[in-house]
Amino acid sequence: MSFDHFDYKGVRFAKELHTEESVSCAENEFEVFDDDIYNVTYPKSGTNWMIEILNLIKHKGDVTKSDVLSIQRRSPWYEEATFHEYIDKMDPPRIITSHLPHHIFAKSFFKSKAKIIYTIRNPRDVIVSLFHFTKILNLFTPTENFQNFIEDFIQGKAMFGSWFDHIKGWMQMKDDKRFFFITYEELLQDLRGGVVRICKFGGQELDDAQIDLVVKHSTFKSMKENPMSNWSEMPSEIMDLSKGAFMRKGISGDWKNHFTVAQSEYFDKIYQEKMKDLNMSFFWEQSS
Ligand code: PPS
Repeated sequence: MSFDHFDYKGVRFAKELHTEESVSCAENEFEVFDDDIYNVTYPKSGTNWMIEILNLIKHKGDVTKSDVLSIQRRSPWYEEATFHEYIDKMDPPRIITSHLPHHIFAKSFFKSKAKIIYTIRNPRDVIVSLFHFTKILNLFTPTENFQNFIEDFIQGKAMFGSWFDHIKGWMQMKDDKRFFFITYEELLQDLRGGVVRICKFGGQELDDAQIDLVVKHSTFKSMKENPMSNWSEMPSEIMDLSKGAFMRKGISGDWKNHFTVAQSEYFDKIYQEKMKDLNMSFFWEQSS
């Protein structure tokens, strides 16, 4: 997985998007407000989907209010070097996105009452989604060698480091009242149920019709057709959508079309080893 990068506290960052200063500032200087909501994920785990859901909930399902800005401006990634361009324009409660691992997250968060929603996805599907993403996001040098790609992912050579460390780091907060986690697969199975749980966690009271609107506008089809959510506004020298879609397939289990049996068995072995101390069981562990 090739991209121009630097390492910060053992984690890999893309130079095109981050600087050591922007990451350090996100960790040490960023001021978290008590009413902030943080949408935290490992990349390709449903980040944009959660941005859409949270903004729709904030505006009680009114897409004309939630989607005034494109997705990357609505709930920007606060560790990125360009974040300062957006911060003053964010209306409270701010919905802020981050791929940061737990050990680099804003120190001020841990003294605040702000909330985190953490979305997790089957790592095999994360690999596949990322593999295709490297073909359209120009900061990557794309590769056709899927075996090497899996190996790099396992070794934490992807942006934001090791998936395993990310999950294990954040799961330290699983019993904290300010932390809510949900899987991409749960959202796929029951989007409405997920939205209701997220509203409950955030203390937002929406009636049934408003929840229906949140669901309607956050389906894969709606987001894929929505220019404010499908990244079509991005300049092609940054993201080349003629080479593939950002809203690619939006399904669970696409890894079965990419992994060989040997690759799947190999990944499984590593997964078991790396996740054995977590004492949690995820949906995909039964089905993969
Ligand atoms: S990023 O670049 O890290 O912010 O990407 P992220 O948003 O985390 O993940 C992109 C994948 O999420 C899929 N997606 C969705 N799936 C189902 N429903 C909805 N509404 C939805 N929105 C985004 C998107 O298609 C990417 O997955 P793949 O497997 O590549 O299709």
